[in-house]
Amino acid sequence: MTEVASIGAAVIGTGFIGTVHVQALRRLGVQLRGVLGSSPERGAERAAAIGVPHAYASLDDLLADDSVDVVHVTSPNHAHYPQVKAILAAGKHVICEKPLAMTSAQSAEMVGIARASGKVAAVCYNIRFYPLNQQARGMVEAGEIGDIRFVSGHYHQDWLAKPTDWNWRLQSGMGGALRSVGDIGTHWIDLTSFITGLRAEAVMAELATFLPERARPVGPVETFSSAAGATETVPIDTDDAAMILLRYPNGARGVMSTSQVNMGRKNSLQWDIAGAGASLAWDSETPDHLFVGHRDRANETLMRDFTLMNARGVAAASLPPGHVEGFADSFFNFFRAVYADVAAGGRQDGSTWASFEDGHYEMQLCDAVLRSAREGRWVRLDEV
Ligand code: SOE
Repeated sequence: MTEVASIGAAVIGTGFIGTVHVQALRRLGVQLRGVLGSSPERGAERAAAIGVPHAYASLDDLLADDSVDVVHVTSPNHAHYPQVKAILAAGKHVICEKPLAMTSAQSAEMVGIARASGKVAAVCYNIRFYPLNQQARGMVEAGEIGDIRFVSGHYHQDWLAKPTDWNWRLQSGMGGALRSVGDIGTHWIDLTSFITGLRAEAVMAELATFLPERARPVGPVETFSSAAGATETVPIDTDDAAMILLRYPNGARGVMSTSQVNMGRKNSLQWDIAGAGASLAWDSETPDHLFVGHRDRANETLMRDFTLMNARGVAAASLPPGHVEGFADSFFNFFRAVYADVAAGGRQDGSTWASFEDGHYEMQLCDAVLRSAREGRWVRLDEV
């Protein structure tokens, strides 16, 4: 068994999320070999800014580095499919940002290639790795809330609420036909599927684009930041918000919304899962508290604490109780689990990180949402 500290890693993408990956890898103690930027100049500039020793000139340059075992893909969505295929063909493990691909046809192919490669292939559904989400999964598995009846919630943000807000995700050619659904809705769907163990079999969706035109800066813009300078007006064909109804095979039902235009909601993911015996709820903005709802006794709030959690919750936690684990910790906890499997030679029984199969399910769900919104009807996932 390899030591995690001897595993070599490289990160494609040097923006907001690429930097989060770099920082989590440093904390994990793997050998961070270098980054690949959107151009050699940008890569070199960002590597210097975040203290990474090397910037690769191209993907071929990165893949030729035999000291790199694992490649993280944090580039815009349209690049995932070709980059992941090249990484697996080069015999390296891959951790790809969500959504896995632009369409379910692409993700289906990626699942086949990943399986044939025998490499670890993970999708960055990091929110599973807030410890109390693992705890919730453990509670559902143990039958503590009974049969699941109703799953509800939202993922809302405000960073694209103004016509002057700009990011590559707004353009369908870069991010995919679905934006709020693909970018953040798939986090919610993945998380609730993980916790409940249920995958939706049909969806009914409506999409909304409140800002059909936006001012695009002529220069580059970082995610969650704004740019000054000259702009041009461009039409927008991706969803600012979405409303989705879900049907699960056991008879359970779900309802959720996504929005990137809800002012004041910075990064608010909430889920509420009602079982026949109890319910659970969690809010990403108070991530160390889990609501446990009862009918015949007082409700509880479980504060994250090693001594009070089940095995799944404990395995994902890093810090002592009261030392709140947040967004960056979820990446650390997630990478720790994936790299342990890389060190062990492959995905281990009981691993809970999202696989390419999970990423493909998300793409099927996105394709079904798109068709449902276009045709105004319920769409089964097996239709797409
Ligand atoms: C932007 O909406 C974004 O960075 C997403 O792309 C991430 O997946 C989410 O974790 C935070 O918001």
